Amino acid sequence: MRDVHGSPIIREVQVVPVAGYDSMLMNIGGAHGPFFTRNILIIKDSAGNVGLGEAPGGKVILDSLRSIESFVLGQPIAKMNQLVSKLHRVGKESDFEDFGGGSWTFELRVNAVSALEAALLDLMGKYLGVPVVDLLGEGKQRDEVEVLCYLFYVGDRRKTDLPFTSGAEEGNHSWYQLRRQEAMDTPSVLELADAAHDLYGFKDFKLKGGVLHGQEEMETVKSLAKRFPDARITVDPNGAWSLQEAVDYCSNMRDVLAYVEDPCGGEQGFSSREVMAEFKRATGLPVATNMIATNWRELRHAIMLDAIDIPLADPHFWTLSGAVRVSQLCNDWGLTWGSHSNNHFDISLAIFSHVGAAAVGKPTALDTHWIWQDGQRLTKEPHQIINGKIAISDKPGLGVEIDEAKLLEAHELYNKLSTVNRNDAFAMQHLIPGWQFDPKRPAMVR
Ligand code: GKR
Ligand code: MG
Repeated sequence: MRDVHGSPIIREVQVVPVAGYDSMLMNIGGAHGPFFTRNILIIKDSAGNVGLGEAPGGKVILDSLRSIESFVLGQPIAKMNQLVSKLHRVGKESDFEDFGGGSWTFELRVNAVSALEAALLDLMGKYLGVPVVDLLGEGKQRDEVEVLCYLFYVGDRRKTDLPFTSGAEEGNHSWYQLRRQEAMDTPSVLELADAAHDLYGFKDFKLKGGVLHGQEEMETVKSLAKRFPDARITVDPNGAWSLQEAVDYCSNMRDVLAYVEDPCGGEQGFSSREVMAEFKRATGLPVATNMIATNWRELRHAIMLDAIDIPLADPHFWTLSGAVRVSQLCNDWGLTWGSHSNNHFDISLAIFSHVGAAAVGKPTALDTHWIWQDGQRLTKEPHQIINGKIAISDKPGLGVEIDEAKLLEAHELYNKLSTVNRNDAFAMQHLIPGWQFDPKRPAMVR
């Protein structure tokens, strides 16, 4: 059945909260727990097509996604932009209010907006017979999207009684076992890097910092640069360092670091954007962020202050079309586009890939946590990372098809969890009793 304009009608909306297994990944917020959660959106239309979206887990996003049904059922998919804007408008105020407390993970209502947009773009692409990348911005810019190797220090799961997976049955390559074992020093992070490089062929590397003393993290960064001399290397302590510390750690690293991500944040009454601008001037290093330019209003201030070079416009909180708009702006204004990520399944991997392929200019390699989840899938044939790149096929829509059995498995795992919101302090307290988050101190510096 079609509407008067000819496009199929939305017939069914399903929201499925799911969970997957994770490693004890360390960051300034603490340590990842044994499970991560996501919310999956499935929309079916009268043409028999299925549209998919994926958003971070947690109740705020789950409730927002559940509210979609009330206004999208019976609507033609051609009204895509109106439907997405409707959800966006409802969420705007509460997102702003949540923002201060939401810290850097951005599990906000806007994530539900992005999932809705992804699912509708998927349906529209299937209806028109074109991949989603062709419906974004200026259309397809490249056939393959470069992604980076996102490395973490990994806590020792055996020091906790939490049900972390041991990695024993996750795959034959050494990466699948190594990623679940402790890696709290430079040699073990290098081992992870070697294994990931061997399996996925990465060219570029990012180390999640904000865990050990900054100087120690810089030693890991230097060793990575030595091991992979042609790589673009970055470090991201999520604003853990003071301006002085950040300048001290980074000033003599211009041959080692291609750019630095959120090295410092607001201090002594100066805003994070002002402080980052000072860091940039003091070191001459390009700065990336997923913390201080996360929406249009922040981006304006960041650009006026010349505080950033690389906005990491994750489509999950910029929306897919918004992230591509950011790339157009970057291209016109001499900035570099990139994308942030959090733990995710393969529908998000497809979303990143299409947005990355539509981003104009010369993006920096995209972040993805996928390597920590690889092997757990919700779709029949997930996109793959080969030679550090993800190829975009010409399949209509997002180019992935839900695997009902895997979806059910991930939903059943979710149903077994006693808590479904991300809480890195909880796992961390199993390593350091009484541990509390401090935005100005690396997690292990207590
Ligand atoms: O997964 O621990 C993590 C990261 O720290 C993540 O939550 C951040 O949002 O990857 C992100 C980043 O680049 O800041
Ligand atoms: Mg970051």
